[in-house]
Order: sequence, then structure tokens, then C-alpha cells
Amino acid sequence: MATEEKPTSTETASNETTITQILDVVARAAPEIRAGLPGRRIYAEQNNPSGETPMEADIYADEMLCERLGDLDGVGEYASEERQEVIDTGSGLSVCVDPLDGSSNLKPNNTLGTILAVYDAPLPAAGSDMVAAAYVLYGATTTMITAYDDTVTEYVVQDDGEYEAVREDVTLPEDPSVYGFGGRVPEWIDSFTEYVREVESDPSMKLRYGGSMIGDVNQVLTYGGIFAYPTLTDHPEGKLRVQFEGYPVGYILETASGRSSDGEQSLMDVEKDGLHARTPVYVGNEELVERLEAALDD
Ligand code: FDP
Repeated sequence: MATEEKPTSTETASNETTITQILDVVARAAPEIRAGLPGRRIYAEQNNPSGETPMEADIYADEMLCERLGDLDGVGEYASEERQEVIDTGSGLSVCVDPLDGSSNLKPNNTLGTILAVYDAPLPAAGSDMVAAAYVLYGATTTMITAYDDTVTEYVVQDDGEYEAVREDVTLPEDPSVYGFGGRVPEWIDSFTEYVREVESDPSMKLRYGGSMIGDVNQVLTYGGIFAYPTLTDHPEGKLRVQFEGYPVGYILETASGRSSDGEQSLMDVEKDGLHARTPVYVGNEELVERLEAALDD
């Protein structure tokens, strides 16, 4: 069996520098993306690789991040949900971006996010290649959650792009209190529906669902609980994309001492062909995700 070559200490150091630069670019772009939203709440005249029609704001955020992240010396590949192909930007780490997650929330003016995944491998990469992940949440304030170096940190991002840590070593609260489940209820499979009814019947649990994954996941990270975009009868792989949503959200929640699953295994172990492949996503407190896996297995 071939032994994997270990990175040299210089490579590790330069990866660390690049990751810091990547997170800095995303944080500093966030207020600009936010400021660009008001005039871009209309559909663009094109479809994305998943067959959805993006908003003009999706394209705007994608172009800004592609240019700025691609300009970094240590970034070798850029991919986004809005592009069919991977962009070659030189040599170094690979970045995957969902520039504006939850963009159907633009019209009703609800929360949106930007999701970032950094891989030390060519794209599409495996979950085990992930070296950092982050998301920006455009809510009442702009915040950024990063998972890097085995720790999760929450930052508040100011309008001028300055950002400061407001919570370090973020972990899921031990007493979960919220749940949010996506997809049309009639399309849920029976075992999932039974699990949901059980969660709902727990008097300590409340529904928190807005239809923007990052907003819903951040509820879980803040209050403890479970988020799912499950397998559906007509769409067994659900809706969310492995490289852009499943891996980074799984990585963040697991780094925060939670669990992630595709129904059978950690999201980080999911193997799917193709840059735009989808997966069911279940993330939250360990006990809730384990009970869910057991329910789906019945
Ligand atoms: P959106 O289509 O608005 O961009 O994957 C994107 C996403 O939102 C998630 O943020 C969200 O959880 C999910 O899709 C909601 O999809 P449906 O409303 O189609 O169920």
C-alpha cells in the first residue's frame, strides 16, 4: 500500500497563512455582499448547474468571491454552486463556495448566508480533505462562524469589514431546544416522519425553521437541537450539495462537538461523484442525530 506523503513544515505553515487569508477575504467581502443585495432581488437570466434560476445577488456574490479568493497566491481552485466547472486559479488549496445560501429568502427579506469550504485536494474533494469551513450569516447583524484548527469561533462583522471574535470554542448547548426540518412534509419517508413526531412531542423542543439552511443551522448551533434536509420520496438525495453545503456544515457542527449524518454515516464520510452531487443532511446534538439514524434504520 502506498504511504501518503506528509506535508513539509513549510507547506503546513503556508496552508495556515492561506486559510487565514481566505477567511479574511470572506469576512471583508460580507458587508459588500450585504450592501449589494437591495438592487439584486430579481432572477438572473440563466440557470445554475443544479437547474435552479439564481437571483442576481447570487451571481454578484459569486463573481466577487471568485475574483478575490482566486487572487490569493495559495488558492489553486475555486468552485461555486453557480458554476458548472472548477476554475483553475494556480496552485494551492481548493475553495468551494455557496455565495448566497437561501437566496429564495431575498424577496421576503429573511436570513441568508455565504458558505465556504476549504480543501487540501483538487475538486471535487473528499470530506477528509477539508481543512477549514465557515459561514457568514446575514441576519439582524452580520456574523461569521469559522471551524478551523479544531475550534469553532463566532465573529461579528462590521460594515467596514472589520471583524472581531465574540464567542470562542463554540460548542452545541447540551440541552437542545430547537428543530428545523426541510422538504415538503408529504414527501418525507415514514420513518423520518415518525422521528419528527417524536421530537415534536418533547415539551422542551420548539420549531425554528426559516427555509435558509445557514439561518436554520445557526439556530441549532446557538440553542442546540437538530436541523435536517432529509431524503425525500421523489429525491432520495434530498436537496443540499455535498461539496458546498453538506461537508462544510458537517465539519462545523462536528468541530462544535455535534454530529452530522447522511442518515447512515457522518457527512464527512459521504462519497459522491461529481462537483454538484447532493446528499441528505442531518446535523445537531449527538443524541438527536443518533436517534435519527436508528429511526431511519428501522
Ligand atoms: P435556497 O433554495 O433558497 O437557496 O440549498 C439552498 C436552500 O435554499 C437552503 O438554504 C434551504 O435549506 C433549502 O434550499 C430550502 O429549500 P426548499 O425551500 O426548496 O425546500
